[in-house]
Amino acid sequence: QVFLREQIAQPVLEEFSVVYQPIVDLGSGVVRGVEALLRWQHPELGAVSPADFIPMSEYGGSIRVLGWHVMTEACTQLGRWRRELPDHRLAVGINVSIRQLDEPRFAERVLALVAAHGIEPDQIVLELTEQALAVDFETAVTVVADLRAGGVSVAVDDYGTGYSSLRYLHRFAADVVKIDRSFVAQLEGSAHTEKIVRSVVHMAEGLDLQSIAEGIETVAQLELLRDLGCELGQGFLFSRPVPPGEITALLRDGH
Ligand code: G
Ligand code: G
Ligand code: MN
Ligand code: NA
Repeated sequence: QVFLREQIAQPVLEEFSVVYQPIVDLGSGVVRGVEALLRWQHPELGAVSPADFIPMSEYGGSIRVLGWHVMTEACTQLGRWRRELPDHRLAVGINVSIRQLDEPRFAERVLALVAAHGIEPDQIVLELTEQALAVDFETAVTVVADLRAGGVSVAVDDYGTGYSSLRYLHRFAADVVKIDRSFVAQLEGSAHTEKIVRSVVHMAEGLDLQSIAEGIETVAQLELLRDLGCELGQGFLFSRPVPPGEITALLRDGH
């Protein structure tokens, strides 16, 4: 743990890569977007899970460097997909930690990066967790307003695991709600979970938010979510997070 903490304090960017998990239209099966997820291949430790190193890098401060690495990679890749797959207009979800939001001129820098890569701001969906939003709500409100004014979309990630305050949805006017995978995992056989998910989907609809269900692993979950009116989803049933070339191949095959 100590070794890991030392290593993540000064990240060697070449050891990090970004994989992408498809986000699928639950009605048609068409891929509408992807979520970018960071991976770390350490020369001695091997693959280190982001569940371990992200919290450490948030604590130590290197999340800012890593965050810009992911953001730059994802924008570069979107530019490539735009040239390689002109018929598809993918959106990319990028996870953003609260420690990134309070960087000076964060929104401005994101918009500059988008412009530099010749992609549209509405192809970027920044994913913020409820927990992150709770840390410094006023900063988050300001930065989210600047991002959305520039055309970048914002998602509330892991919805339902934090305070689930309507205040977030009210003051952010977010664009997307991502229903946490713990709810999806309990859907089958629980009428209660089903009611909760149905309520979230209806609330999202009423607020003109897209809903994305996370962690779909079975056909039964897919069918339930589709029947509840959930528009989009992601999970191992469709695909694990994969390198960008596999996304290109998948889309070329007509998905
Ligand atoms: O993909 P995976 O299960 O390995 O991710 C575990 C956790 O790490 C998830 O909560 C995910 O949101 C987070 N995570 C993955 N990539 C990034 C990233 O680029 N930035 C941030 N802040 N979190 C990430
Ligand atoms: O916190 P966030 O939602 O960003 O985390 C995404 C994480 O969920 C990633 O680590 C990803 O690998 C993982 N994940 C994606 N699909 C599934 C799934 O179907 N089941 C499970 N258990 N995890 C998943
Ligand atoms: Mn996410
Ligand atoms: Na999530």
